[in-house]
Amino acid sequence: MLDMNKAILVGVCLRPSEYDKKITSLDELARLADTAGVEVVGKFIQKRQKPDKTYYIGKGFLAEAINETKEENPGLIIFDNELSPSQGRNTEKEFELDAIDRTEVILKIFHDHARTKESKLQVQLAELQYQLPRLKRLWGHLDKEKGQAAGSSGASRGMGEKQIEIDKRLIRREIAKVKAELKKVFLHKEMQNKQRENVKKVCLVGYTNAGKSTLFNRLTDAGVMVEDKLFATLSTTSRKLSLSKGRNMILSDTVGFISDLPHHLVASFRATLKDVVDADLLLHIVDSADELFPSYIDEVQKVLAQIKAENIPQMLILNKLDEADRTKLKFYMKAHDDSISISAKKGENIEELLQKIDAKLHSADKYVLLIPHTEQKAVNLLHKLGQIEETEYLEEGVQITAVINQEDLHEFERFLQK
Ligand SMILES: Nc1nc2c(ncn2[C@@H]2O[C@H](COP(=O)(O)OP(=O)(O)OP(=O)(O)O)[C@@H](O)[C@H]2O)c(=O)[nH]1
Ligand SMILES: [Mg+2]
Repeated sequence: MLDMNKAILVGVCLRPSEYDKKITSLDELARLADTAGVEVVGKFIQKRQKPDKTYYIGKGFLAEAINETKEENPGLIIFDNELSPSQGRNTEKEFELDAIDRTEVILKIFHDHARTKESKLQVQLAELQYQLPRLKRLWGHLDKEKGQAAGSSGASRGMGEKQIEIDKRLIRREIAKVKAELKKVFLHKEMQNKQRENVKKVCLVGYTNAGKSTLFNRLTDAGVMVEDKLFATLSTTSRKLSLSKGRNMILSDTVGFISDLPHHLVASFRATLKDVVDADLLLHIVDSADELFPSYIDEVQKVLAQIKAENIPQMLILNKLDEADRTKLKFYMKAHDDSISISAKKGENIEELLQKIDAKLHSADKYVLLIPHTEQKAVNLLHKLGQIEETEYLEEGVQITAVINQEDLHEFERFLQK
């Protein structure tokens, strides 16, 4: 009897130089499988120049991998890449095991962890979008049983294909419904944001399991769930927090990122990720106890670029200092100005962190600007955003000495006097 709770993991290494990366990626897939409740009984990487068209991985290699683990009777093969619908189908037909890919494992975890209405809707949307091109795999057997040729139209069409048409229509209708619901969530957030316009918005971002929720709980009394699990958090929680001199900020904790996040999943989570996109400052939390942390930083930057949040000011927070290699950490921090190391769990360096956030949000300096007479708009804006100390009318324009906040400086960059 095949055991559907046991899996073998397979991946392809296309460049010899990327072999180590592939091993790490498969280890991560094993953690994902574990979080999804599946036991991993074998991991296999095939070196080849390009993916196999039919199975993604060589047929012989797959057969060998299955043979090696046959005593455990795994019922699942999990591919560490996105599998095309036909590759999944072919593998299942040839080896009589269920074939799934990395995306499906992530979707399963998201499904199990979704608690709020917002995250449930978003997971539903992602699942529907994933299913749509894969219906053939579910209904293909109907055509096979009837022995009919697929691809023709009208009366001679296979049963399976008709069923696919009906299901596609149903799924599309469902997608439209969920999207409309999510639009409401999105608009509600937009309204809330407008009301909070003059309070600074700060959002925690980072790789999954980096310690975002732990830090959030330490800074607020929100009591967000913390777990040594991937994707423990799937929706956003926000709290008001006071900084020095009666200043406030709104801090948000949100969903974590992972390498190779499927595009449609990111798109489905638009409502939750809105809190990231709208932030004035991102606190990028890193698990610095993981020796591969620099590569996770890169992965997070990639997702931030994907959602167009790459230009929001960032502070790098190297968490889990209590378990990190401090020498390596120091070395890294020297090269990265805006970084700080903390332990959210043990409460190390938290005061310093808050001071740094405050300074970053509200830092201001004095500048001398020369604004041409034709740029009255910029003068008006400066009066609105900065504190004017001195104004002098010159032939080339108005020379103004003003105190300007760091985050507004980009508006006036071109008028700055050396
Ligand atoms: N040693 C140590 N462990 C920490 C620290 N901060 C968080 N952790 C642990 O890291 C694990 C993940 O913490 P979370 O706060 O849930 O991480 P997250 O970034 O919110 O994760 P997701 O919501 O799953 O993306 C938990 O087991 C925490 O106890 C720290 O400073 N030191
Ligand atoms: Mg969390």
